Amino acid sequence: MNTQISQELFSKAQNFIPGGVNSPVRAFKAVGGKPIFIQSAKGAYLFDEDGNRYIELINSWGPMILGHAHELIESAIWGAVKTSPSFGAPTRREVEIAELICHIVPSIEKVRMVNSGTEACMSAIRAARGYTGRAKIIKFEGCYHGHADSFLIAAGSGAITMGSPDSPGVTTGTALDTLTAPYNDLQAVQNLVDANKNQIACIILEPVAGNMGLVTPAPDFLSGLRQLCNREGIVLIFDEVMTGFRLALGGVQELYGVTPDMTTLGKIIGGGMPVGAYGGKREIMDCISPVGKVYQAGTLSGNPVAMAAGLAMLRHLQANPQIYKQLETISYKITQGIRGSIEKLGLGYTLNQIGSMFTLFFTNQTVTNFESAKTSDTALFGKYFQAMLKRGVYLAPSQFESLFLSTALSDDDIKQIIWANEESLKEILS
Ligand code: KE4
Repeated sequence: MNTQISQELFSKAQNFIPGGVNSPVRAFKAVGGKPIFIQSAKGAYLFDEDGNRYIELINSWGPMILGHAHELIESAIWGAVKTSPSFGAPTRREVEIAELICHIVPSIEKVRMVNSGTEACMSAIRAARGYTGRAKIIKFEGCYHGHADSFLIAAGSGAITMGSPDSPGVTTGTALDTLTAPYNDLQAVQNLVDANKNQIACIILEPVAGNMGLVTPAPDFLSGLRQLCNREGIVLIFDEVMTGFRLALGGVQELYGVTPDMTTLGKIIGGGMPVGAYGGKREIMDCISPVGKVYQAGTLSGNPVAMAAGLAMLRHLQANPQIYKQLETISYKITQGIRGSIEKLGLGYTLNQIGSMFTLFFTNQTVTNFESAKTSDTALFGKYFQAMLKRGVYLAPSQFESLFLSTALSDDDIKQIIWANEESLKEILS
């Protein structure tokens, strides 16, 4: 596969951009080789600078649930861009998308738009701290809530991929206010709460975790956290940046029937444009400036182009609930095909899947938290990644990420993915 132009671009990029990329996981450090540079995308396909086509299983890390360059989203963006991309003043679309999110996600009584998932999560914990007057937060090992200082402790996603779950540059003072527990370990959370009585402002988690690879909550884990937070006056924050509008229209909280006090959103709600949002109970959100004293702001928050793209996306998902069944069917076909090959080749690898998200872990252990995820053979995953890429299938370049499917995948694409998987497994194990 010729990747000459990508390689030239990558070597030039490294002169001007740290690591040649604007987000670390894109550098392919965890899987070897050099990153490919994407020139365009349409539907289920990516096209790189050298003209190679790939079936896309990341979809910009979640946003492209309808596939790339969907005409509905594109026309909404063009329509908004024509009347100036930004005013820095209130607009009709911001009211419409806020009303729509509050309608679709009942636990969100008020919502504030921001420009990334990181901004959403950092603002949510600031609101929780302002509302409770408490300083400490609890997060889970392997969960990723963006790159704000408070979250770069035992962080997942790119942080673990780069081998820096605890990042330099985060002060001891900040780190002291972030307590961590193993995912799915309710007793560990109770122990932290007992040892830090009345000091914990919030518990933030991915209610279905995608940033250590895909890990689903154990039965009663989410409801157990809910009850604990009720008892202790702790704000329960569901980080649904990945799962919101993906695993169900109303996200994991709809799927599992557990209601958080706050929710953070991103990715799909921007339809590919930079958007994040945080929202929740009225009495918490009314602590936020200008109505309350907790300050949070943003020049491009709620900008017309991003709101137009997000509105088009959310309205389409709301009007076409069958999309979730379609994604479930696509995901079932792909994962059953992969499972069939694993069985045929006598491999005991673990595949975790829920809705249109899944991860193939190169370990025989069941994967229920960060520790078990880390038993995966990441070197072997790297070889698998490259073997799949060579066969025209574009995966997340890290064992510790989830894949995200789109409705644009055809039966032929599914057949190619299953074929590529079996051939790649045979190749790396030969
Ligand atoms: P952003 O700041 O990257 O928009 O969102 C941060 C974030 C917050 N919460 C969850 C659950 C997330 O998954 C993310 C970001 N996801 C990663 C993918 N694992 C983004 C990819 C990247 O870092 O380049």
